[in-house]
Amino acid sequence: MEPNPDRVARPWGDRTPYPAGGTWPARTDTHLAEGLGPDDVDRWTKAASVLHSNGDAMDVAVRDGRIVGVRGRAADRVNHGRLGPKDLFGWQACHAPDRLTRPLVREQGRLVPCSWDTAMDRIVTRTRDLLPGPGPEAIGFYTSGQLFLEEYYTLAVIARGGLGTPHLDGNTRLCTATAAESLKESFGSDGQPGSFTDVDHADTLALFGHNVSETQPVLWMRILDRLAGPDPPRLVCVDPRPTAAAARADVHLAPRPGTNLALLNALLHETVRTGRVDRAYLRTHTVGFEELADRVAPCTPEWAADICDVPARDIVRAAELLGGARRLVSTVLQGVYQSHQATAAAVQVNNLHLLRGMLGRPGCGVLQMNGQPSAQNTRECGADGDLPGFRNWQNPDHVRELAGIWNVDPERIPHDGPPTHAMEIFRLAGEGGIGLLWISGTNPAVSLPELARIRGILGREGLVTVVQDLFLTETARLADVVLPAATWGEKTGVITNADRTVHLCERAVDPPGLARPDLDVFLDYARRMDFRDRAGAPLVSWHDAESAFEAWKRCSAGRPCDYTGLSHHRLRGAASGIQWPCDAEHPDGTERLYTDGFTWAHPDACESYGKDLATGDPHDADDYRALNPEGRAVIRSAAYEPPREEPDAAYPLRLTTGRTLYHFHTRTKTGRAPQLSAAAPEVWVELSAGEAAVRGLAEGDLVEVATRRGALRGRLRVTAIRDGVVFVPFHYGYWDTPGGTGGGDAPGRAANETTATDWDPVSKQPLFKTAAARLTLVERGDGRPSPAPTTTASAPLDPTVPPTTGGPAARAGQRS
Ligand SMILES: Nc1nc2c(c(=O)[nH]1)N[C@H]1C(S)=C(S)[C@@H](COP(=O)(O)OP(=O)(O)OC[C@H]3O[C@@H](n4cnc5c(=O)[nH]c(N)nc54)[C@H](O)[C@@H]3O)O[C@H]1N2
Ligand SMILES: Nc1nc2c(c(=O)[nH]1)N[C@H]1C(S)=C(S)[C@@H](COP(=O)(O)OP(=O)(O)OC[C@H]3O[C@@H](n4cnc5c(=O)[nH]c(N)nc54)[C@H](O)[C@@H]3O)O[C@H]1N2
Ligand SMILES: [Mo]
Repeated sequence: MEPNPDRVARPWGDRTPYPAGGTWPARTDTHLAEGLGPDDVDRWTKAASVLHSNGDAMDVAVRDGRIVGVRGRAADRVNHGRLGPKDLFGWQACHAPDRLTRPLVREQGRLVPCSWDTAMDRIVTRTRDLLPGPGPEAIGFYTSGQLFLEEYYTLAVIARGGLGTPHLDGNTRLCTATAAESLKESFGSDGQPGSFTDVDHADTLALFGHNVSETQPVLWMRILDRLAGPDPPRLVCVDPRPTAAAARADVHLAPRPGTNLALLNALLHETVRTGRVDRAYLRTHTVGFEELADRVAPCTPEWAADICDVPARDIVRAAELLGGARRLVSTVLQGVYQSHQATAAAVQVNNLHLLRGMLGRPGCGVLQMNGQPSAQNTRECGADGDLPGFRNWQNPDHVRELAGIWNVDPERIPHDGPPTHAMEIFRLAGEGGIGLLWISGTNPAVSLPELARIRGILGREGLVTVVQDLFLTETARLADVVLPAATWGEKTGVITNADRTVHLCERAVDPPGLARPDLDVFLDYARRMDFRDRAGAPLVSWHDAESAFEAWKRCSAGRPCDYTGLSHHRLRGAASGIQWPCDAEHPDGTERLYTDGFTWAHPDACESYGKDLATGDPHDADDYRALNPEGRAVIRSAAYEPPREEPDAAYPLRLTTGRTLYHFHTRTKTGRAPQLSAAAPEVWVELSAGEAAVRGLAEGDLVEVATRRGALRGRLRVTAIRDGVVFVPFHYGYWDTPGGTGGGDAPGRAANETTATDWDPVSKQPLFKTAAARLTLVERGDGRPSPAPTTTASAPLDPTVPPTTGGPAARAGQRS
C-alpha cells in the first residue's frame, strides 16, 4: 500500500480485497495541513462527512483553535477509516478569508453590515406585519439537506406548530424527494430498507442512474474491494455516461436520458417471463403483482431497445444477471430521480426486489439513495413538507398525536392539503403569495432550474428574502437580510446517512466573527416571536443541540425512525455510528428493515396512502385500506411516457447535468479548497466523438449549449458518453469563488440557465436530467484541453490530454 498517494490522481486509493461475507478491512485515510504531523494536533473531535450522503466517520484535527485536518475512523461501520477526496481536502473552506462574519441588511439597495439584533428585528417585524393580514401562508421556508437534525426539527416546530404555515420544504425536493416518495409508495413509509453492509454479501450489484464512484467514493471503494476479492459480485450499471462503475460492469446499459421506466419495465417483463419470481414471498408480503404482470407483458426487450436505444440482447443479459442473483443489491439515484417519470421508475426497482423476494436479508437490499449528508433528517423531521416522524398528513390520528406532542391545537398544524413543494413555494414567492422567504443552507440562485426566472423571483419587489449561509453566495447577493452561519466543525448536531446510520458531529472550533449555528438562529427567532403552546408555555422549550435532540426523541417514539435509544452522550462515546430505529427493543440499532413483513404499510401506520404514479394525485384512506388492508408492500406499476421535451430539428441533443468527483454542488466549500478547485477549475461540456465529428468539433473548443430557456459556454471534452447526449456539470455558478479562476462575475456558465421549470408529478422533483439542447462552436480551442478531470466519467478519448494530478499538496496518508 502506497503510504501517501496523491488522492486527486488516485481518488480511491489502494485496494484491500475481501471475500463475500467477510469483513471489509480497515484503511485509515488522513490529511493534515502542510508541515503538520499527528503529534502537532492538540485534539481530535468526532464528525462525519457533510459533502455527500455516505456518512463517512472522521475525526477533525484541531490546533491552536483551528481545524488543521481530518482522519477517517477505522472502527466505524460505514467507512472503516476511508475518506474520499472532497472530505480529505474540503475542510479548508471553514477558514476561507471570505466567510460571512456579520449579519447584513439591505439599505437603499445595498447590503450593509449590522448587529444580530437589527437583522433579527427585521425578520420578526416582517413576520408580525404579515401574520394578521395575509396570515401564516405569506411566510415560506426553504431549507437544506446539509444542516443538523436538531436544526430541522426546531424549524419544523416553528413553521408548523408556531406559525402554522404549510410552506416549508427543503432542497431535498431537488435531491431525494423521489427516494422518499418511492419508499412511501412501495413500503408505506420512508426509511431505507437496506444497509451498506449488504455490499459485503451481495453476489450481484445494480446501479440505476448512480455515479457512485464519484458521488459516494467510499461506497465505491467498498465495491472495488469486493471486485478485487475472491468471489466478486456481478455488476450491472445503467448510465448514459462512461462512469468508473460502467467501465467495471458486466453489463453497461447506456440508455437515452429519460427512458428509465421503459428499461425497467422490460427488465421486469423478463423477470416474469422467465419465472424468476418468488411466488411465496409475493403471496405473503405484497399486493398488486397481477396488475404489474399485465402491465409489463407487452414490454419486451425489443420494445425497450427501440425506446432506450440499447441493444435488446444487453437488456436480456442484464435481466439474466438480476434474475440469477441470490443476493441482489440495487442502488438508485439522480439519473432516475431527476426525470419526468422519476417515482414511477424508482418504484420499479423496489418491485424488482419484491418480485424476487430480495429484501431484509444480508446481501438483499434496495438503496433508494440519498444525496445530501442529512437529507434523511430533513425528511424525518418534517422540514421537507411531510409531517415530523413520517406521520401521515391525511390521517387525523397522526395529526392529533403530533399536536399532542407539541401541545397545540391540531388545527394549528396545516394538513388540509398536500404540503407545499419547493417549486410551488418559489411560484408563490414570484406571484406575491409569499412575502417572507427564509432560505437556509442552500443556494437556489445556482441550483434551481431556469435561473433567469429564479433571479427574477428572488429580486422581486415586495418579497423579503432572508439567506442564512457561510458565504455571500449568488443567492445571498439577492437577499434583504443575510445571516452568517456557523457550519460543520463549528457547531454540534446529528446527521443520519443514506443507510440510517446516525453520527454526532461535534463543535471543534469557534465560528468566525459573529457567525452562529443555525440552531441558535432558529431558537432566537422562536424566542423573539414568543410562540406558546396550549398551556401558555414556550412551544420551543429547548435551548441547545442536546436538548433539541431530546425533544426530537419524543416526537420520533414509536415511529419507523425511532431515536429513543440514542442520545448525544451515547453517540459521543460510541466507536461507530448507530442505525435507526434504535429503541428499547433494538438497543444497538437496526441493520435492515423489513426482515419480516411491512408493518409500516398498514393503513393505520403508513406515512402515505400513495399517489397515482401517472398524475401524482394522492389516494385517500379508503382507497388505500381497500387495496392494502393488512399492510403489505404495494407493487405499483406504470406505463412509459416519453420525456415532455424531446429533441427536434432546432434542439437536436439531449442535455443531462450532474456532478464531478471533486466538487460539491455550487462549490461554496470545494471551490475554496485548493486541491479540489485545481482538479476541476472551470465548467466544461461533454460530447461523444461521433457527435463532435458531425459538428467538426474537437477537444478544447469553446462551445455554447442552448435550450429554450438559456445558454452557457464551456470548453468541449470528447468522451465515451453515448451519442445524442450532451453533459454539463452544474457546479459552476455565475459568481466565481476566490479559489476559482479569479473572482467576480462569470456569467453564462451555470447549467441551470438551461434547465426547465418542470417536475415529476409524484415526488415534485425537478427535471435536471432531460432537456432538448443545441450545441454550437463559439471559438476554436487554442490547443489546451478542456478543464474537465481525466480521472472520472469525464475521461478524454484523446490520449494526449495530460492526466489530472494533485501534486504534493494532494498527498494523503493511507494506512491499513
Ligand atoms: N462529488 C460529489 N459527490 C456528491 C455530490 C456532489 O455534488 N459532488 N452531491 C451529493 C448529492 S446532494 C447527490 S443528490 C448525489 C447525486 O449522486 P448521483 O446521482 O450519482 O450524481 P449525478 O451526477 O447527479 O447523476 C448520476 C448519473 O446519472 C446519469 N444519468 C443522467 N441521465 C440519466 C438517465 O436518464 N438515466 C440513467 N439511468 N442515468 C442517467 C449521469 O450520467 C450520472 O452519471 O451525490 C452526492 N455526492
Ligand atoms: N442542473 C442541476 N441542478 C441541480 C442538480 C443537478 O444534478 N443538476 N442537483 C440538485 C441536487 S440533488 C441538489 S442536492 C441541489 C444542491 O443545491 P444547493 O443546496 O443549492 O447547493 P450547495 O452549494 O450545497 O448549497 C448549500 C449552501 O449552504 C451553505 N452551507 C453549508 N453548510 C451550512 C451550514 O451549516 N449552515 C448554513 N446556513 N449554510 C450552510 C453553503 O455555503 C451553500 O451556499 O442542487 C440541485 N440542482
Ligand atoms: Mo442532492
